[in-house]
Amino acid sequence: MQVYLNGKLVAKEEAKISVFDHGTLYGDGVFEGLRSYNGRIFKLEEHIDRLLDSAKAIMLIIPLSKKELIDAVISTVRANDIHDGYVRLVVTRGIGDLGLDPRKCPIPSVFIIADKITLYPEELYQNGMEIITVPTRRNIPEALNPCIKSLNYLNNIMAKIEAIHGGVHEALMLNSEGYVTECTGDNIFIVKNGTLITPPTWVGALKGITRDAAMEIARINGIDAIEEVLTRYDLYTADECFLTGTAAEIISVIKIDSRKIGTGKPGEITLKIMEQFKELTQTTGVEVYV
Ligand code: PXG
Repeated sequence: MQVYLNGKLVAKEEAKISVFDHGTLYGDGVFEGLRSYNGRIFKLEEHIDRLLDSAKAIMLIIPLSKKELIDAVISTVRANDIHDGYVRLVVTRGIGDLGLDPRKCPIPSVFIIADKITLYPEELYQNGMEIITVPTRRNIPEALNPCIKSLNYLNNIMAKIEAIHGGVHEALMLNSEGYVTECTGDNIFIVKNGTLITPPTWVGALKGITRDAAMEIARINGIDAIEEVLTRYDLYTADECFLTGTAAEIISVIKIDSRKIGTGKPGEITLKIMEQFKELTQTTGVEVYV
């Protein structure tokens, strides 16, 4: 495996980050998780734009232009001959000293890993998954805005641990007021009376790229797709529910906090969006091998 590290492709064994890097010392950095399908990188420009926005929000100046970042991702995928895989693009504040001051970190570190991906078990894609609400709340936007895809994922990791201890794969996270935000690495949607609804990002959710794609697919099919504040009651009484994310893609949720959702099977609109999303991933995206 070849890893992109600060402008060079190096062997996996050589791809090392300093213990003085503020990414490791403080989680000071931003990242993106992308996918390639059928030799194309899905929504590459959208991911780079979000990375640039995350970096801007934390005042991290990435030493590469948008075009250079795009080229670096493509080169890394090509160097590893990945046709269907996962790409992790990370920019940290860089090497500094043992203090928070980012002025001590003159050069950000940039690395890109292109690898295979492990999914939830196939059975869950067929039959839907169960999730539970966990005690850990999503970060409040006033502290660390969940729109920033930062290297601080402890909030989500604690929620994930709570889900696993609860015997399920995924956690529903609420904001400090108790409204539904998202899961640990996925956005959440419900279908109610034929309308697709997801919480607005200001509630405390990432502006997911798969989320945008799901809403676009819905609208193309004449299904209303709206952003609305949701409570757990809205989820329990929904006709359908599903999660979206680059890693998870689109997966149906059939049980939440022991309540069966809809019929207890993946819903009609969910299945339609899943199918068309699959089609989109296979036929669009930036071609790597041209
Ligand atoms: N919410 C959060 C908190 C995320 O981290 C999403 C929603 C979905 O966004 P996209 O743009 O991917 O549709 C994410 C991103 C993993 C993993 O390995 C998943 C994400 C990030 C990091 C790791 O499961 N999902």
